[in-house]
Amino acid sequence: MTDSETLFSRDTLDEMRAAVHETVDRTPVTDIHTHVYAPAFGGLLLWGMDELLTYHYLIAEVIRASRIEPAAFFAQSKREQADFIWRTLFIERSPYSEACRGVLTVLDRLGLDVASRDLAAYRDYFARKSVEDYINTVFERTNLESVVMTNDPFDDAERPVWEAGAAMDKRFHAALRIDPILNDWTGACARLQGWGYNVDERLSGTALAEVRRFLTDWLQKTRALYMAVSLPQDFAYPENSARARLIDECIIPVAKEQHVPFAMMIGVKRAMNPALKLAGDGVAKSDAGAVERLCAAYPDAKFMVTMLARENQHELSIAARKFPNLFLFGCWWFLNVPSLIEEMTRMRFELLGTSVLPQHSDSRVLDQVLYKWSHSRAIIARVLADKYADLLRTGWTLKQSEIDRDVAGLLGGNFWDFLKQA
Ligand code: RAT
Ligand code: ZN
Repeated sequence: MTDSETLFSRDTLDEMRAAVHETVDRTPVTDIHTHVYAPAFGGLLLWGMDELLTYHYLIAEVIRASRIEPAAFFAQSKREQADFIWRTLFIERSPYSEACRGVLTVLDRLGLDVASRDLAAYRDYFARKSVEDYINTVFERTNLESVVMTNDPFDDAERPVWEAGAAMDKRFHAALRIDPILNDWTGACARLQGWGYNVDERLSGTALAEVRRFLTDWLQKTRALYMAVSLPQDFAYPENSARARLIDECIIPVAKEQHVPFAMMIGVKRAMNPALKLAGDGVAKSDAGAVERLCAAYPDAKFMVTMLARENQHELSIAARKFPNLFLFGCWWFLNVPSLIEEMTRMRFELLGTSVLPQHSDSRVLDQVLYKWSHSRAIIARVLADKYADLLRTGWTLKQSEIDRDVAGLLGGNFWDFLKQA
C-alpha cells in the first residue's frame, strides 16, 4: 500500500495511475441501488449459476440470437432456460456482450476455471455453498461494505417479512420503492384500502393524509434510506395528474419531515415488447426539465436522480450544477456498459468534480456485484487517473491521502454525506 504522505506530481504520472487503481480496488463500496435481498427474505435473495444465466438482460439477448418464440422460452424450467442460454450465447457464439462477459467475470472472481466451459462444474460449486457462506464470499471478494435493497411494500412475498419484524443483516439497507403509488394510483388505492388506509381515488384531503401516513409507517418499519420510484419516459412535472398531486402533497412533505431523499429513476419505456416480460422494457428520452422544476420548487427537499437515456445525461449534469439538492447516481441498466459508463463518468467528473456517485450495480442476483463492481471500478479508476493527470500537468501535486478521500466519496461516501445534509 502506498504511504499516505506520498506526493504525486507531473514527474510521477505512472506511479499516480498505479496508486489510483490500487486505491479504487481496496476502497469498500456502498452499492446504493440493487435488487438483492437480505437473507431474512429467504427465496427472494437470488444467487447461483442458473439465476445468473437467466438474468433478464440475457433473456433479451438469447431470444434475439436464437429467434425462439418468447412463450416457448418461458415455458421451459429455469434450469432448461439456463442450459439454453449457456449453449446459445456462450458456446455457439462468443460471449462478449456486457451481460455475458459479466457471467464469466463472476466465475473468474470465484476462482472457477472459465476456460473449462464446464457448466456442470459451475453448478456444482454453488450447490456446495450455504447462502450465509456465499454472501460472505461475495461481499469479501467484491470489497463491498453494504448494499441498498429495493423494498416494495406492495410485494406480497416481501411485505410479510417486514411485518414480522425480521432481524436484518446490517450489510443490507432498505429503500422504500413506491412505484404503484405514483404509476398506478387506481391499483395502489385499492391495496391501501385493503390495509386499512382511508384513501379514495379522487385524492381527497383525507386520502392524501392517509398516503402520508402509509409512507411514514413504511419508512419507519423498513428504516429506508430513501424513497424511490422508476418513472416512464413521459414523466412530466408539474402536470394535472394524480402522480403530480401525490408528489406535491405526499412524497415531498414526507421526504422533508423524515429527512430522506426522493430518488427518481426516469426514462423506462415499459413493455416495449411485452412478450419478453421483465426483459421487454426499453428506453426513451425524457424531459430533464421535470427534474429541474422539482428541484427548483422544493429547494429544501433532496432528490437523487438517474436517467436511462444517454441523450439526457448532459442536461442532467447541468441541472445538478444548478441545484445542490440534486444528487446524480449511477449508470443505469442499458447505460451500464463500459463505453457509456466511461463517457458518462468522464463528463460528470468534468462538470461536477467529486460531487457525484458514479455507479450503482442494480444487481438482481447477488453474484452480479462481483462483475458489476469489477468492471466499473476499472473504468472509474481509469477516468479518475486521467483527470488527476490533467491536474498534475499544471504543476498541481496530489497526496495519497487526497486520493483516498476522493475515492471513498466516489464509492459511497458522497451518498452518505448527501443523506446527512440538512
Ligand atoms: O436494471 C434492471 O434490472 C431493471 O429491470 C429495473 O430493475 C430497474 O433497475 C428498476 O429498478 O426499475
Ligand atoms: Zn433497479
